[in-house]
Amino acid sequence: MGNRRQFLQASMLATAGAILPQGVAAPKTSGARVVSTWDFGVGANAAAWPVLARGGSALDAVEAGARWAEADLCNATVGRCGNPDRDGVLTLDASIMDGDGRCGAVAALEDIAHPVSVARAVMEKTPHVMLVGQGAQQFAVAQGFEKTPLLTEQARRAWREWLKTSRYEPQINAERQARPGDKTNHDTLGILARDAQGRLAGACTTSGMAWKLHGRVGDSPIVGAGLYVDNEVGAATASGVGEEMIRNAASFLVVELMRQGRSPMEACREAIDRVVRKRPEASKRMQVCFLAMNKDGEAGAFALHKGFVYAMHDASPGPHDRLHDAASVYRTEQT
Ligand code: SD4
Repeated sequence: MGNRRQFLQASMLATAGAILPQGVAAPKTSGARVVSTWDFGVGANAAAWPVLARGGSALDAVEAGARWAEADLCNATVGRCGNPDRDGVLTLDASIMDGDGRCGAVAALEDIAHPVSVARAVMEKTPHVMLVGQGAQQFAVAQGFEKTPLLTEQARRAWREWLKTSRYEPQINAERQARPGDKTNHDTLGILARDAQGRLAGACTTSGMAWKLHGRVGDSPIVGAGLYVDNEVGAATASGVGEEMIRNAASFLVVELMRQGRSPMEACREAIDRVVRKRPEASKRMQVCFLAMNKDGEAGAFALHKGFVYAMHDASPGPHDRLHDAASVYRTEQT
């Protein structure tokens, strides 16, 4: 057999995840994949992929993707450009988890640019899972994170505008002017990765619902609500009105449904059905979205309302900026 044919056979086997002939190394990217919520997921995936492509861990990849969203992108729902709470204070929530059940989270963190990395430090350097508020900030500073005012002039202006009515309407996602998922409007970043060793990890980062009560914590930093990962089964993350994810332990639910044999898409759909069953009337007016990936790297998503998209990046030849539309219960656009 010629060298070229041997090589082609080896790479086909590697792609299929089969055992390679002795002496043939699997490509570093074999089976690696990353998926992220919303259209800015394309950028997050692009930041995460080089980690996976050089054979790095899923955990490092999701942290890199989340950091990109926290820093490099100015949007009203994640990181340094997020909208504040009703008192004009920007508070950030984030979590990170690997498939062995190691996890860390921060909630209501102020003036630290990379909550996801603080969450990772909580996971790796403390006996705890979650730190909140002042304590989280104190810990971050002790770990060498810089304390810096984050609220932008644009966010301050939006808050002043909001003060004129002071109405909190999570049911229509009042922080948004445009429909979810379009270019002018982004949401929480949830990112899930599988590395070439088959290990899974996920991260979730957000400034939460704009104009929330000071001290409100959403689903994103709560393991099992906004994020859950289990190497035996798969991973799930969420975006939308976080109270619904907490009420339903929703990301955990999605993973457990996959454990029972559902595909990622079916699991997300059943979790959305659960949200609707609990609060049928409210479900007509709020957005809830799930994104899941099973241990083989198959991804799926489902939302309450039309407009949820996710991005995927793997070793297949591009383009990787094509967005995948999630199916939804209601076909209405949110306004
Ligand atoms: C939260 N799930 O804090 C987050 C925010 C979000 O649409 O996704 N907003 O509830």
